[in-house]
Amino acid sequence: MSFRTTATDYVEDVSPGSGALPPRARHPASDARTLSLNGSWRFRLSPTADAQDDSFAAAGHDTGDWAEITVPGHWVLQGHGSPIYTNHLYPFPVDPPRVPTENPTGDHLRHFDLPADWPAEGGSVLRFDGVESCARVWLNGTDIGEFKGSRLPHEFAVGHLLKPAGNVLAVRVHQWSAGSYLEDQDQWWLPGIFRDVTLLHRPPGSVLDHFVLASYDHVEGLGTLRVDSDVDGRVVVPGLDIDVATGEPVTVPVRPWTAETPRLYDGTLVTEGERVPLRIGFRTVALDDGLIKVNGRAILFKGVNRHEWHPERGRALDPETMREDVLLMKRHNINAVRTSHYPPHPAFLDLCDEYGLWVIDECDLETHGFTEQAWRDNPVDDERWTPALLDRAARMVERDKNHPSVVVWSLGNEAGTGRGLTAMADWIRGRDGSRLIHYEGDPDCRDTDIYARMYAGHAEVERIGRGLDGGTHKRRGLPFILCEYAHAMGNGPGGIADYQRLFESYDRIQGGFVWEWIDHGIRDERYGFAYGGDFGEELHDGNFVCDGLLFPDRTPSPGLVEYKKVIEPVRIDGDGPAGTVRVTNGYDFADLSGLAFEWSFEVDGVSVESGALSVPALGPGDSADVKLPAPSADGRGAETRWTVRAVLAEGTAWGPRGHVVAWTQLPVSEHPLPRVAQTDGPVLGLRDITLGPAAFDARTGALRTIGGIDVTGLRLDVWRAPTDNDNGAHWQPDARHGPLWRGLGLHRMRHRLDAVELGDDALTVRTRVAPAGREAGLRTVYRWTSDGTRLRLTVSVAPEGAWTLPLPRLGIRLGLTGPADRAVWFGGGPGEAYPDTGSASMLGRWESSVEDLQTPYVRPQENGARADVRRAEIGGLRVEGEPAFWFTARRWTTEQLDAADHLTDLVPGDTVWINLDHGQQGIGSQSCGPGALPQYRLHAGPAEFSFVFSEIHD
Ligand code: IPT
Repeated sequence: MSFRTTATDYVEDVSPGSGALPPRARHPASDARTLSLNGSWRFRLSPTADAQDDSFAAAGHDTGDWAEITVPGHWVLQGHGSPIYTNHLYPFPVDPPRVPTENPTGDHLRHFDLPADWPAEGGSVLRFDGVESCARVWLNGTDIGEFKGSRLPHEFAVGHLLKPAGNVLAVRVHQWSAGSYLEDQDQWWLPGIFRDVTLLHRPPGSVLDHFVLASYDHVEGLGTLRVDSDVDGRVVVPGLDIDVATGEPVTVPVRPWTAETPRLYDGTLVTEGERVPLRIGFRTVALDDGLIKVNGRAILFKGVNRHEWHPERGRALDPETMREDVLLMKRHNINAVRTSHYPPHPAFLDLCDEYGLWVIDECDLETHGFTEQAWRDNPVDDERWTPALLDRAARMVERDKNHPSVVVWSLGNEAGTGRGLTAMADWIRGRDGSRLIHYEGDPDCRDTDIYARMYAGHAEVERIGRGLDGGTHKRRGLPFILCEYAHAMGNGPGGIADYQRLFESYDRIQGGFVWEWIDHGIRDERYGFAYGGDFGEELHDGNFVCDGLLFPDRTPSPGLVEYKKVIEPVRIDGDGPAGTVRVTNGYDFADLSGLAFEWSFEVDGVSVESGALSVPALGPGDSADVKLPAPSADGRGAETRWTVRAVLAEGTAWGPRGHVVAWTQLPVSEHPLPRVAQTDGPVLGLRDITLGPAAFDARTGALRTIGGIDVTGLRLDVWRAPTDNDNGAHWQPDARHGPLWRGLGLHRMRHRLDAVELGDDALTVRTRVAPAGREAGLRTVYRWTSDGTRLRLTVSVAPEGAWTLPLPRLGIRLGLTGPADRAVWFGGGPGEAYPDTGSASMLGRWESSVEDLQTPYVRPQENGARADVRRAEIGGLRVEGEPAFWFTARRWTTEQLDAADHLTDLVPGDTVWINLDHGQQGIGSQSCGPGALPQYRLHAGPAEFSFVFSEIHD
């Protein structure tokens, strides 16, 4: 006999579910009662969908041995099972809509009483804001339905089932379902009830669905408001003297909503049974002249892709974390968010309305794994799945339609092409003509209003900007955005300033969205932050899940600091020696009245004078020339420069007064190069060679001490611990330098000593540096001279043999074995910078502990170099460069850094290892995009560079 239980057939059913109410607008708290069912629930995990019958849903079920779980939450982050990370591979056999028998299933139970004053009349609705991936719900033993669509709301009418006390809410959640095929986003698979569960009282005559249509006529300065409501009522907006019936348009003078000027008017929708607060932003989004325009003006997206992430709670975000995201974005000049790749918690959109961010709201749809089978059986091209796709589109649009911040609907991500997508686009257009439609996977733009691409290189973006990219007739007439670019994995992304220049040069290019906002590292005792593979997954994509501008704990990475600088909304240029500044307002809507300007005059990196600079309240796009004062310090013989900053004139909702929005530095006089007279000559002793303050090994010419400072291992260094961008993604068409460098053996260079020569005024050490098995090598000569107190090293490098690759770095390394906890330097800072990530590196006098010089990339890799360093002091040693150099100091070697997989693998040693680099290879973003542009590559060519060392006596 063979049989299969049918009780769980809904799990593998392509339908979106049954029993739920039609989708409707989500509104902030009305005056109707609500009861949050968040909190501690009872929990039982089963290995399969049908391991347990449904008797647990009945009152009185013995839950004695059940665990406790926090809702909202994911059970795999609360000690039951473990997370799985894959980028696009389905972590189960692809046989849609079937899922594995091993289907972790979490039974959740919550007992609750109604508050004593819960009104008897009216109905009640039970709302789930997000459950991954499929849930079946019982209230007081009655099966009320099942649903899929993890990041979408589902409501059930439950009034008839409620009791004043002793209610039992039972939710069975299956990790895998047919819906999983539609949710193949590049992120952790995290089952659970991960968003709020709420009981809503629905008084008689309360609001059902309502649609706030608030447009803005930029020619007349008039806003038109109409609130459609399923239940008739009145619309009251006291600030605009509006009191009209629902469905009735009214036109009044208003101030418009934009991301830069997020003016919201508070109103109320009043029906017989309920008062629903409205937050109304008047704005009109249009495709006009081939451009995305808001209120008549083309906008430029300076965006990020935001996944919901918290290192302990996964996608169960609390309100503070959401606000922190928005504040961090605003403070870093970001003006747009693509909600990759699903509608966010609705409270996030409230914050976008309030603080001002353009939003591309993306549907919870991705079928990326079908790419492995040439998109065969892709659900989006199979009409059996179309109802599920339409359900997802409707649940997004209906929930979020009243948010002024949402200016574009996105059909989803990486789902190939197909009829289902067209059906979604048609439905959305029919329901809401007031926004544009985006979908990147449709190269011909059949269903979309925007030509969108991801990771296109600079040259191609430029071709698109010039309109030379061809494509269908329709596409040629559309604006262009990079919905993903600048892959922020590990050190990087490099080249964003070069992108921004293109965005600002071509009208058709309306900006981009960096991939992505935050590293999805999971806090973990063993690893610091865990990534793919750390939970023993049989398929995984490693640290590709850590590719954000924020570290998992929301500390901004250097990439975010760079992005902030690159997209600053005010351009400040000028002529330092002439003391003139040109200020250009780069906002699309705001004038500069909210900003104050400050100058400071710096001598050798130290501000000696500062003051306010008066700049007119320029309108968008306007420029003005202003004169700097005559500095009273002359700074003769030193390096001098102006730093000009635009700061918030007053505190705003997102930033304190004085918060720096934009800045520039204008050099006045150049850095004087260090001079060292060659007065001393090397003296050969028994074991040592002495030269000025230094002693060398007589046999090897190796530097041992400079005055009282012990130095070890000084030699040429070309290796860096490859970054994620050096390593590149395996599918990249272009050469990936990380693996090639390792293949050549640059991580195991041998140093052959050819000669130690004592001249009259110099000690010369001749070497050849090369890897085993290869003819290519670097003839390297160290020439030491001294004036008695200072020691100068000139390194000359001449490549021999065939060098077809750029070098990772070119410089020297040395170890300090004495105490060296802090570094002070005059050069770029405060953070790290590489050739194509250095926009935010500000010249100044900086100080840091060695520990804080490290950038904690979740997977350890090259980091922490400070650029343009003229002078650095550490462990009693002063180093001056000719020319300026890159300075790096760490308590482990490059080889240890290279060998580490997690931050916890890095154990500080007693020696501080210092790299003084003449050159560094650019970073690029080849972990999922183009490599370093040619101008940022470090070619292996003849080079010469010098350092002057001296002991600091103070
Ligand atoms: C692109 C995805 O859209 C995004 O979700 C993420 O996976 C990103 O890449 C890489 O981190 S898909 C692209 C690699 C084909």
